[in-house]
Amino acid sequence: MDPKPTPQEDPALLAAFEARIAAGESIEPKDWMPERYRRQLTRMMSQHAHSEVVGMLPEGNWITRAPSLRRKMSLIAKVQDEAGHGLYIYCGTETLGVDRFDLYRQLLDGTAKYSSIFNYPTLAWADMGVIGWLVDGAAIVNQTVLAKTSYGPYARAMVRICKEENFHKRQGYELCATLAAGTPAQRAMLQDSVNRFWWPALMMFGPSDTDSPNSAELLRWRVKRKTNDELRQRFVNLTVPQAQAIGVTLPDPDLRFDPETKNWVFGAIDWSEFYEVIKGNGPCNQERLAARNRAHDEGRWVREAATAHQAKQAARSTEAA
Ligand code: FAQ
Repeated sequence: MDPKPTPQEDPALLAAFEARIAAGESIEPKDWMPERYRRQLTRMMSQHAHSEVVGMLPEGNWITRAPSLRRKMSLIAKVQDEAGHGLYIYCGTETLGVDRFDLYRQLLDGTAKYSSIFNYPTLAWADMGVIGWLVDGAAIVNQTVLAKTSYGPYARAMVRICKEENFHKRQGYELCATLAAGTPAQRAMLQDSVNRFWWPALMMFGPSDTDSPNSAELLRWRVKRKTNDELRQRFVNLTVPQAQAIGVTLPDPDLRFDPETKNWVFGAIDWSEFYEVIKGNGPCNQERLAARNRAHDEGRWVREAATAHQAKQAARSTEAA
């Protein structure tokens, strides 16, 4: 967490802020907010932006190998959308008074977190469908609720992003449905992909409520509107019928419907795997960071050229004035 001590807040300002939150008001960039609220949002939004940017890598890996022009076009468009979401959320973090390059540097030097899911490899074409279906599907469940978060710029970003994520999910599910209705080899490829991505997708929602250090504060300030476990359960309830509809088995022998709660009860999540991945020891953590650093280094000339161009334009307009 943030190493800097949190300053003592003015109790009257804090009480007024909490009353606004309780009344369901939206907090805007120029409004007073406790330093801790600002830091929590910066942490969460920057991790989210980094996830979008790193999230381009597993799918980008398959653009040259898409099996048809149509599939290639939609995959390129999806990856491009993810870049856009990243930029959009970095813009949102800047409304909190931080510089996006400082945040991006934390990603490059490995001190910032990004979603655990993007540290798993994409081994087969079916992974492109399964990422759309399960990973975007999980992201939508989380982000639909974040669209009602108390911080205005983040909430508005989520409304827009969710629209695109919905489209991503649909194209992913359509790809899965096509493979499910295909040859035995295609069906086997799909099933193998679901077996690999199911549990990591459940981990996207974060640790169980009892082990989530940030949840209580974020819920109190209505940054989060539902707990990690509530959202995970909603995702499972939505996804099980979708798997059944295309004849895919979810890799959980304990999965069963509870008629009383109307929930699909699922088996135990391997939290040791989750913590290893977020500590940097997942299957692809090093590869992902190396790829982002390489892209940053190779893009240096573009940044330098843009800065030189900007300086030249500024000099011209000073001359003309
Ligand atoms: N991966 O106390 P909590 C996408 C960390 S969507 C890595 O429960 P919190 C779209 C957490 O940061 C994916 N780290 O934390 C796409 C904290 O560490 P810290 C991104 C995780 O914040 C689709 C610690 O564990 N979406 O990319 C994860 O209350 C397809 C304790 O956890 C968002 O970021 C994890 N899965 O709840 C792109 C949504 N879970 O910072 C391409 C916004 C937890 O104290 C292709 N974020 N941690 O050192 C959130 O909703 C929340 O931050 C949670 C975590 C729910 C992720």
